[in-house]
Amino acid sequence: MKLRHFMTMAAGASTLITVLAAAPASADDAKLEELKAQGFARIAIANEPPFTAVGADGKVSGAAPDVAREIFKRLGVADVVASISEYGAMIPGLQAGRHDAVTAGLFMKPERCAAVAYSEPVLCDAEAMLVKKGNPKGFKSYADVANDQSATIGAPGGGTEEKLALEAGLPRDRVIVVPDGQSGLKMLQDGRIDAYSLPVLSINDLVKKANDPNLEVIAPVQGAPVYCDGAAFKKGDEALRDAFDVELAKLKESGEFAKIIEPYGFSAAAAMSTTREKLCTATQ
Ligand code: 6CS
Repeated sequence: MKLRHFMTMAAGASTLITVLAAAPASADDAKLEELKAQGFARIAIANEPPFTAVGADGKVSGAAPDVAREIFKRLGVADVVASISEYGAMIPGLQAGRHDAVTAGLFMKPERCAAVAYSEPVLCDAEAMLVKKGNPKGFKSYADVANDQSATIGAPGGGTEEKLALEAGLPRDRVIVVPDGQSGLKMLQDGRIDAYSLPVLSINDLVKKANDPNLEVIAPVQGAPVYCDGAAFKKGDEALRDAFDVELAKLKESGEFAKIIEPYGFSAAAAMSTTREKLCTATQ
């Protein structure tokens, strides 16, 4: 929207000149105008179904990119172009201008809320652990893994599960950074880690595709909160974030939000039952 200013200038003693000037796009609108002209928004994803996925044909899907694509389209940005990133690199990449938004299931937590401009909530999920059938070490929580001095757990680098495991008391050398779901699955199957932790829907997707009877899912991980993500924007791009939120609210209101995310297993009600404000100030 272009703000127009009527500037009234007195010119000379008697002449009043009214100049209609189309104000340049304010700094706030500039980013959205840039993306509209660019024809796409560059989004960071992790390729962790059902949050985000890249098919063999390169097609980007998953609940987060599908919501983002629909909203950007409504904002006049024709498409999204995704690049795969480790969770721990997403915020630095956004801050460095490599991405226009992170739409990857990057859970809202106070320290992240301080670093980026989150939209309102989109995808919520609890945490899970993948273990060998029968759960031989009896894990129910990250503390259980910490208390077993020989146990190791795999988790995404810079991800929430890595942080939860470290906060539960596991030493750094027993928290193994795993680049992606397939690697985590293989490491568990090969006995190189005793547990692999991702959100529940991500672990369930892995198990469904693995078709391996020797696996068991521990969900939810006791003591771990339910998290929700939002689309993350660079600090300074709050006007773009606000425009995104306006369209997100319309999607939620119309029922189209549920139609996009619920086939992936996510709950629209869960996202609509909370707010960025609550999630960014949560103590855990
Ligand atoms: O936000 C995070 O850190 C976590 N989010 C997802 C969707 N998967 C793992 C990651 O650690």
